[in-house]
Amino acid sequence: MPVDFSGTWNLISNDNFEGYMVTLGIDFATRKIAKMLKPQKVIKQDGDSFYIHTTSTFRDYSLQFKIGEEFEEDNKGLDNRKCKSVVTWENDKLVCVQTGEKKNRGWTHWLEGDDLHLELRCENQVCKQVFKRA
Ligand code: 1AG
Repeated sequence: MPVDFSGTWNLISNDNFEGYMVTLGIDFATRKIAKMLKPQKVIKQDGDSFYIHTTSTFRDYSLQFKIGEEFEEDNKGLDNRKCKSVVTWENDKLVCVQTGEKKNRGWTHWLEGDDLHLELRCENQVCKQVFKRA
C-alpha cells in the first residue's frame, strides 16, 4: 500500500519561511503578513492523482497533478512566476521539481508519525513546515 497523504492538515511550525520568501522576491509587507499565517492543507489522493489545496485568511493556493506528468504551474498569488513542475515518488516521499527562472526550486512532502512534513526549496534556502491532522 502506498502512503496516503489524504486529509486536512493544520500548520504547526514554519522554519525559515522568511528566507524562502526573500529568495522568491516577496516584498516586505507581504512577507510580514505571510509569516503570521497558519495555513491549512486539504489533500485528496486518488491513486497517482493529487489535489492539494492550501488555504489561509490571506491567500489560497491549489495544485492538481499526476505522478510523473509534467505540468505548467502558475504560482498565482505567491511569487506569480510560472514554472514546469513534475512530482515523483522517492520511496514514500512526494518530490516536486519546479523548473523555471529560479534555480533549485521544488518541494518534498512526507509523513512522519502523525504529522505531515513539507520542505520548500528555492536557490540556497530551505523552509521547513510541519502540519498536524485537523
Ligand atoms: C505550497 O506549495 C504553496 C503554498 O505550499 C504556500 C507556500 C509557500 C508560499 C510561497 C511563496 C510565498 C509567496 C507569497 C506569500 C504570500 C502568501 C502566502 C500564502 C500561503 C498560503 C497559500 C507546496 C504545495 C504542496 O503546493 O503542498
